[in-house]
Amino acid sequence: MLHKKLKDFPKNFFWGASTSAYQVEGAWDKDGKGPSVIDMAPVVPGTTDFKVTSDHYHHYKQDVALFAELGLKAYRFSIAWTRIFPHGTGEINPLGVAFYNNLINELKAHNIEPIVTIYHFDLPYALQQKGGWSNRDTVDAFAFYCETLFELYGDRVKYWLTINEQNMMILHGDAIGTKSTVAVENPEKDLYQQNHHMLLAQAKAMKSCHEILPHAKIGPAPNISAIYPASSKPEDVLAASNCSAIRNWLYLDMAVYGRYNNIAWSFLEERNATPDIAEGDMEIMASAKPDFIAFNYYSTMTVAASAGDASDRGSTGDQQIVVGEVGVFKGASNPNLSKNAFGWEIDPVGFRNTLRDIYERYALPLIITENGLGAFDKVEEDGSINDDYRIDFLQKHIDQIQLAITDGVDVFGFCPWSAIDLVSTHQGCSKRYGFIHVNRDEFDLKDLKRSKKKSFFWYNALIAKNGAK
Ligand code: BGP
Repeated sequence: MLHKKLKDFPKNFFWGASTSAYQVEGAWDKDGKGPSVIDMAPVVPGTTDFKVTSDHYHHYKQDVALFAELGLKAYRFSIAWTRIFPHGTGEINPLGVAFYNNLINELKAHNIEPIVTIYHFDLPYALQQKGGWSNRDTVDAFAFYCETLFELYGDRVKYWLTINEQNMMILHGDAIGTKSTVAVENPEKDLYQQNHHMLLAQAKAMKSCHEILPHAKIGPAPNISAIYPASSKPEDVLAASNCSAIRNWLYLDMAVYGRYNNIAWSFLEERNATPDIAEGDMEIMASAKPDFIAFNYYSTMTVAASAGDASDRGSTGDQQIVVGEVGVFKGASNPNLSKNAFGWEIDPVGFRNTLRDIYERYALPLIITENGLGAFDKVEEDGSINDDYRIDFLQKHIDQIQLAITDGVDVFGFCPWSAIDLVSTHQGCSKRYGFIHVNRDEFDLKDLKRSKKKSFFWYNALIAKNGAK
């Protein structure tokens, strides 16, 4: 629809920004924190590790003051499970608890709404050693961790996100460093057993949140991309529908309706990869309800009909680069879109498509918890950083949110990635996303000084006008 008149962004819209604990905090072994799977994973050659990152752990006051100056209404961050429970469960770590108390208090003091991701890729290594998500005990450990967070911070935190990008941990765990390395007889079945356990853990979290904090709101936070067929050939359209069912809807259908969709389930049956479902699991999932859907959007995906052989898989992928499924779909590139420096297609209109698709299917309020452009920023002689490409990317995506709102989609917030420079999941810290520059290089920590990029001033002005032009 070519709207003649656009609707305004809602009053009290959450103009925010995002980070995750392991990518921004550093202090990986400080004040009693235990190791996570990320801390123990091999570092991708040529990129930094996650030991110091942006050292937000020691700079949080300064960073929150900058977020306030930026004009943020909301800040989406994650809690490191291993700061609260260094071994995943058991003894609580008071210094870790104190860090998030301080951070949340600092945000509230600056009138910034905290939006908390409970688990963002950094499973406690102690749990991984006992089988991680393959082990059903991890569901109970997660449920207990969640209850602990609700009790500790629920008086100040109203918005909770269960698990960041569970779908990417399942589909691209090798790229983002979360994949279990334990040898198992049927790796695909094991993977979808892990998935089932995470879905169950999420359902338990949503239920206990509603019990313990009746006024709080909680939702899932997958990575969702509209999937395009490579052509109007019916076989390509079918492939796109397959891909969407497996990559997108499997996760949200479970979160919202508590059911495996038929296409995803038959895909699992074909591969002898259906999870073992214990008595009572489906009842728990069906009775747990999210209050909203949070999702991360970077790009759309394009797929073609399967060739029926190993060529379907293609080369290695990551969160936004399709790895095909033999016999189901194969990745294709979209000739209508340009790509960023890391091969991710740029598709603002696809953002509107994605917002509409999700709202059509679930009719729940939506918040975007990640969207942004990874780029090699250049610091000029005078210290300025002129990231016009980032401004252009974000403005085009914000325009599409407004169009989606005009289409009738209920959107209550936008938290681009990332509030401040941090370390990418698998491509180091030279791939920058922030509004705030952090002075360090891949292997030289320098002084970690914060400075404002051009996009900082642009976003500040946009927030002040509630997105109006
Ligand atoms: C998402 C993750 C984030 C973030 C972002 C950018 O998948 O939730 O943690 O890192 O992608 O990806 P990358 O760091 O790979 O550029």
